Amino acid sequence: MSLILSGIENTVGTLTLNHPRKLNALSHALVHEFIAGFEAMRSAEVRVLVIRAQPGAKVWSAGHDVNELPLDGRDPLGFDDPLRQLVRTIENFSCPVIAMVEGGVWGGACEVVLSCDMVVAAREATFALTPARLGVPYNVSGMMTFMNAANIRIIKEMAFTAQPVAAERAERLGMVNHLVDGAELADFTYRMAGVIADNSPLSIRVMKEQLRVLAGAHPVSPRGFERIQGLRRSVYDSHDYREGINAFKEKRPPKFSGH
Ligand code: LCV
Repeated sequence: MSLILSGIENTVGTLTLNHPRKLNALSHALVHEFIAGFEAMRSAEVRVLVIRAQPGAKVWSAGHDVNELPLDGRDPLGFDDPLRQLVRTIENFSCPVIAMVEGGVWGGACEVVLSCDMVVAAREATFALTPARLGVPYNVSGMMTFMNAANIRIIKEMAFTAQPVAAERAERLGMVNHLVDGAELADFTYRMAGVIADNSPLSIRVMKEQLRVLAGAHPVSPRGFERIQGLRRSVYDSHDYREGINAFKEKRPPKFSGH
């Protein structure tokens, strides 16, 4: 069974998350197929790409597959890890990527959605940043994705509480481009995609890349970066990191000690 379904209609491509049994968790296997889908869409020279879950999904994606988070002292969100590769694939993709969202979006899947160029969400959709709930030290470029998506105070609230934010609030905050009724979601999204697809793909490609470069232009000194990496290592080497993941697997609330 394909974990990602793909289709193209009038230069608009669609990649559909198709692993409902695992709540579309971003496992290595699913991400591998997702990235292959992007490459196929690039070869087909689509002008807009929509990523979505199956119609009516209660969970758009449960985020990183927790069972694949390393417990051997390795950085769980290293540069070459699947989630990081997927986010870069979206950011570097040659045409606009629209996230069409229904259901809950969790953890790393929030970064996948927010790294897209636009987000169209159904009213009942929710977005939750979950590192604090699992004890995970999120990575620097991931935090920049979030910082580019909303005011830093909103990101701090979402990151520190790990509570889901309703799509209506996310739209008020500018994290979501459009909020539509679930029944209208696909029509609205593909109507917007069609308008974009009729415009100049070359001009749009340049503007997308300009905005990526400008949005990422945050000077971080080598010493500052190394200090953050050292802090992150102390977290993924900690008892609390292992406790957060084990508690999830054992289906019990975590007991964080601060060590
Ligand atoms: C593996 C899962 C998952 C899952 N992985 O159904 O951003 S960071 O730093 O945190 C990053 C590292 C990250 O993305 O971490 C993952 C963040 N994700 C979450 O915290 C969401 C965890 N999942 C949930 O809260 C619930 O599963 C939701 C609310 C998504 C759905 O709840 P529901 O009651 O409908 P279950 O919880 O019963 O889940 C069904 C099965 O999917 C597994 C879960 O363990 C369960 O497995 P079993 O059937 O074996 O019991 N599952 C859910 N999420 N991210 N496995």
